[in-house]
Amino acid sequence: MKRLNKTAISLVVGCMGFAASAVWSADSLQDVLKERGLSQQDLLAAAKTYVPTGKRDEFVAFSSGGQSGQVIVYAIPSMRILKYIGVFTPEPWQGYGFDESSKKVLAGGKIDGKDITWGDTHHPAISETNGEYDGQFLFINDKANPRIAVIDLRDFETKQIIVNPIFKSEHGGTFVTTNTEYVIEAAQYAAPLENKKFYPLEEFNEKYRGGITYWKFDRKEGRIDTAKSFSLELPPYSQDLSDAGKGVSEGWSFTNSFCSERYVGGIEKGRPPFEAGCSAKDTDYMHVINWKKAAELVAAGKAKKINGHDVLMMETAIKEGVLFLIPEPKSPHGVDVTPDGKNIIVAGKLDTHVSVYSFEKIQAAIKAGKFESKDPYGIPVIAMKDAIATQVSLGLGPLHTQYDSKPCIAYTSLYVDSQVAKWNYCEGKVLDKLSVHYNIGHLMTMEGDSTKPAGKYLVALNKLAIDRFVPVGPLHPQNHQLIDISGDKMQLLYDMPLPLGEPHYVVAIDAKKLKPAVRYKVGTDSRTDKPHAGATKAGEERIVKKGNKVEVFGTLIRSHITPETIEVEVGDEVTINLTNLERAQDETHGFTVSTFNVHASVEPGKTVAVKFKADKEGVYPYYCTEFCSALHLEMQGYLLVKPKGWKPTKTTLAAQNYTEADYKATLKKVADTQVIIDSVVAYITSVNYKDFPEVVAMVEDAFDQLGKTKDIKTKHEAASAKKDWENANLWAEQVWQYQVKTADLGLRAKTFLEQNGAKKVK
Ligand code: K7E
Ligand code: CUA
Repeated sequence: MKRLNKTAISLVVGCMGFAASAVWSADSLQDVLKERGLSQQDLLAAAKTYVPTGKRDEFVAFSSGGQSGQVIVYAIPSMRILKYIGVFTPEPWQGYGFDESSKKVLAGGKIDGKDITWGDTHHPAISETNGEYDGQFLFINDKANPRIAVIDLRDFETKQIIVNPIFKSEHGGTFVTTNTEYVIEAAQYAAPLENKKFYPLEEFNEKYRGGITYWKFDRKEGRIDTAKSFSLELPPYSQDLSDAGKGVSEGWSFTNSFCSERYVGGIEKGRPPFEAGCSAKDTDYMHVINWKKAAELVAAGKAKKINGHDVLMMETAIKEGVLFLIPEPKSPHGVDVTPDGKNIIVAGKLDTHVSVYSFEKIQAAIKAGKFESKDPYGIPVIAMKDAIATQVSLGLGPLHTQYDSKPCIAYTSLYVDSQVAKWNYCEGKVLDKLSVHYNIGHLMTMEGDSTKPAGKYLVALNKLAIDRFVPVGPLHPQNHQLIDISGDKMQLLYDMPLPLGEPHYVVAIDAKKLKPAVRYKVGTDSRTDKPHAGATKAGEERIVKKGNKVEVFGTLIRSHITPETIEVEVGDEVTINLTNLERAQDETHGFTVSTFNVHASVEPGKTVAVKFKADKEGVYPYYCTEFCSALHLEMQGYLLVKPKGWKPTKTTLAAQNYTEADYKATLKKVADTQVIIDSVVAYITSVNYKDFPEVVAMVEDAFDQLGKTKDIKTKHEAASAKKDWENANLWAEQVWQYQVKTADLGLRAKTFLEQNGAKKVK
């Protein structure tokens, strides 16, 4: 950097921002502890979560974004937020809902032809292979508007949203089977399964139904195959959470319920309220389902079509022996299968106990035909005593359970007590309790619902933050608390405020299992994973007009949008396709046209289309919305919407009156910058840069940029020969633009090499 002159420094790095590091003069650790009132314990907690610059976290968490309809991605143990993924709702930064392809994904979530612009997301699930997280896909549900979304973890983009064809709400999703054959989604509030069919509440027991949908996942396509998916009709008990069997219980799934009283409220008619009627009985039911056999029955044509969807009716399920019930303590909440699949742990919510059910005992009862009764719909009921291994009293309001890497160790959230209980489910013993702040819902250990939990950390998802953070009005952020579970005693490490919706559940995966892409194959439509019809190569940019339809095939590369002007007539329908030609990592360009409510995020290689009706005459600047380079602000153009039949009165642009001296000054600037480039190139080629693929990509890109100067040099020299100083100067300036980009990349490559221990060659 020594050889950079002042102009070049300010131009090359000018807009990238210099972070003056606030160095704490000469404070010792002791001084800092004293000054900030920190204890040794605080210091230890800080050291356990701190991830220094340049280092990466060990786990990546995918959190439900609650009512925002999004997914929040954060890292553990630093708790740094990495991304918000637009799922059920538009997300402007990513252009999600503002470009054509992502609008189509969102349109998959329309219900009865209407856009639903929010989502009540609850449970994310990572795809599994042999019961272990494989890091390929993420699924999440929307409780209010029964929908499921598929997110591809190659690019962290939502690819598909589907609407449940028979439910009006759902909660027990998403949970995947051991090899992600199916994504499970259970209903919540019973309603008639037929669409838009009215039945009075007096016919609740006969006409209202619950159910479970098994969405078939096509891993090769990376999409849910709705035609091969099916549901089970269930009684109108409010089905709640679900979990898929694994290991010995593979092929089965478990869904609990509340309000098996089938109470319908009606306080305005003088009846006791919902919550009284829905928790009157001592027990509710866990549904035990042989989904593998159910799938075979559906394949054999034993399902009934409801709203065009295969539904295995209760009558058939009972007759064929794929559906059973077991009582569980009243109004239970979580149902969590142990890593070995041998036990199913159900939390009491209104009962201090967690109940550990034994899959072996359940199977023995089924085989022996040993049932204590039938429910009103004829479903065989296995006696609780014939299915329970043990019950353990943990505290008030047990909700959800997750597992440790150590055998038999589980953690259960206690909502009312605001505590996490660590306990041993084999021995039925409480081992430790830790207070959290406050009213914990779900909790999550690393890969803690897979067959191979990774232990180490636990995150408590607290409903109330109350006194933890600087107040920001009556609505507080949620509080995700990071807890160290590596020792015998749990240790609270960190409080993270989450300001996006009420995130119900989080899943966390070993960061090494994620293999996200750096760029797309040039011309890819990221929402379909297929080549985009509007993909355009460099030099093939064009504007095609057909009647009142104008289609632009454009490209983006630092710091240029091709084309620079788009002329249309008022009333034209305009589609602008843009391909990002960059190969450099993280060189995303954004695109918008003033006041037409379109936005695209165009990552390297991606093609995106935005579409609008030019329904108002006028002049509308368009520009790149991502600060992509020193000349980002100049990455601009004009959409000119002309009145019908408009004729120009003036045909030349205003001249700038550049002189020979201007041209010479520009040439000098070009020569100076070349010196910098040469020095950077000399450094890069003096080290083993070829061992760093990231650098090789940057170097290729840099030479690409520089290669473009040859033609342009010819142009400024030709103009100068004709003493056309305006064109000579401006074309020389253009040479310099490419040089700046080259230098920018070169310096980035140099910094990378210096920081990553490049070695001198020869
Ligand atoms: Cu307990 Cu929707 Cu999983 Cu909320 S649910 S907490
Ligand atoms: Cu491209 Cu700013």
